[in-house]
Amino acid sequence: MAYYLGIDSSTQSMKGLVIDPAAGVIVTSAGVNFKADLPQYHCPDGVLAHADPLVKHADPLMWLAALDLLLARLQATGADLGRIAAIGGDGQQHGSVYLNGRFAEALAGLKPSSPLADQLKAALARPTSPIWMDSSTSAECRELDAAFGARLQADTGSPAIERFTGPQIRKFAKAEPERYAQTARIHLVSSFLCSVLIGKDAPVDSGDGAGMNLLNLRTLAWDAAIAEFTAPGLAGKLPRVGNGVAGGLHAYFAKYGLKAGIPVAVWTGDNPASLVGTGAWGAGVAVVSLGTSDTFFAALDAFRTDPEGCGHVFGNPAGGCMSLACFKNGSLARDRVRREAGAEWAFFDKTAFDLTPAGNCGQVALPWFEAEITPPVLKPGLRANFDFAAAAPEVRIRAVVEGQALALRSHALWIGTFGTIRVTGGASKSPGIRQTLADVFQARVESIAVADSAALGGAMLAAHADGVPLAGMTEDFSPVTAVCEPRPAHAAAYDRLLPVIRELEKTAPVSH
Ligand code: XUL
Repeated sequence: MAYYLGIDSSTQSMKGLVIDPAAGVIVTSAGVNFKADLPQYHCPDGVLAHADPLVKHADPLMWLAALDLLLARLQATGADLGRIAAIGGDGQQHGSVYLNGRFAEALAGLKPSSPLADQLKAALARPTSPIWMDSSTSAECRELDAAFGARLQADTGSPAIERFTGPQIRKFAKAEPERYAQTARIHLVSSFLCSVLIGKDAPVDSGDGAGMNLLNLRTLAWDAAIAEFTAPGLAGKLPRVGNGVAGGLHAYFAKYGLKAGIPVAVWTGDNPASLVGTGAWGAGVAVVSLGTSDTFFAALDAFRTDPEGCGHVFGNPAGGCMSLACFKNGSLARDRVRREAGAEWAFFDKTAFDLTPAGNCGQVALPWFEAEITPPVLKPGLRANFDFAAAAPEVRIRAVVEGQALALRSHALWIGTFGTIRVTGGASKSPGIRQTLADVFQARVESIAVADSAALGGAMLAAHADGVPLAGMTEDFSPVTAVCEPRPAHAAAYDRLLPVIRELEKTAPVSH
């Protein structure tokens, strides 16, 4: 029967997953880690080094090299890629790729004899791509606020946000007008890679497009006035908005055993793809994704915006809208605290969890080693309401894990309260972290079988575009494999800490 391939181009890696929906099995998977596999692009954590800590760019050629390597690795698993009937995928959100007038021709003429990165290098109008971790566009955000006020959030789902693509484009057009003038097309990471697969410009979907401060969610079209204010002539440089099938696979990819011409579904953002992959695309279940960024998201029953302006509304690839709260200091920050405490995660799961009481005697910390985005705080550095450096490793680790969980709960209140939360992403493997989330949210925390829910969501969207219903795939591929029940005895301790975490957010860093 038919197979479907999903590709997830995330911050630190690219992953591919092949599913067989008729048999209900995952056929094969492969991954490319930017640090280990592509060190020549100098983006070990997915970003290029920069003197300004607020500037975070990546090399878009690295994503092309990763695509070639990923497909070669999938082929090397021995799976029959010729049975793949459609491809879907997703990209880290907000990142943008700037292409010149040669892009269309270079795409159409891709030759299997040389790598994608070599063939598309000359089509870049800008050598680097700002990504979601960038916080350097505050001036542009304030300009957008002044021009559009509350309409920006009411119509695009978010107020002006530093990492969103519109403010990033405005900064580029102001700082480098010549390069901006040479830019014929601006793609998101998702639509860029989808374009490469089909050999022509692919559309942007409403899931990823809503992360740009440019898409009017009421009309599902680019907002002409906001686009023109963002940068002159911008509407003409944006791909069209669309969903369903983007086009047929370019013959270049036949060298990996894939059939040329198979449908490629319009790609989406990693969070919308994860919403599908975790089976939370219908209302009622929320998802906490613990990756490079920590995110909280859920399908929305109706269009509703965050009164505090930190959270977002995106299109739901399964129809309607989804909500999202995103925290920049996720896994990298957690891991740094663990490393500096000289501990393994197993230590937190077994020892630290028993050594320290839930609520950590009121001691909490926020590991903002990078400028945070929820809430927007530009000065990086760890915040703590106790002497963090002098505390025992188990106290430090619990303070950070609980601090992050409390921040997630506090900033997701506008989305609703949920009795069930699904967890995904690397850190969701830790039973200690899962129990902490269950106790902090006082919700049942469910793990699902597939850790890479974004790639799975991409594969499911490919199958969906080929006529396979999403519901059956959710039952087969997203079954619940473990449950952490909340312990009511700890509810009061965490309720007391909610205002404490809000106060901590306002304090100055205690270390960097
Ligand atoms: C969402 C966000 C991140 C990226 C990378 O708004 O900025 O979650 O999508 O995962």
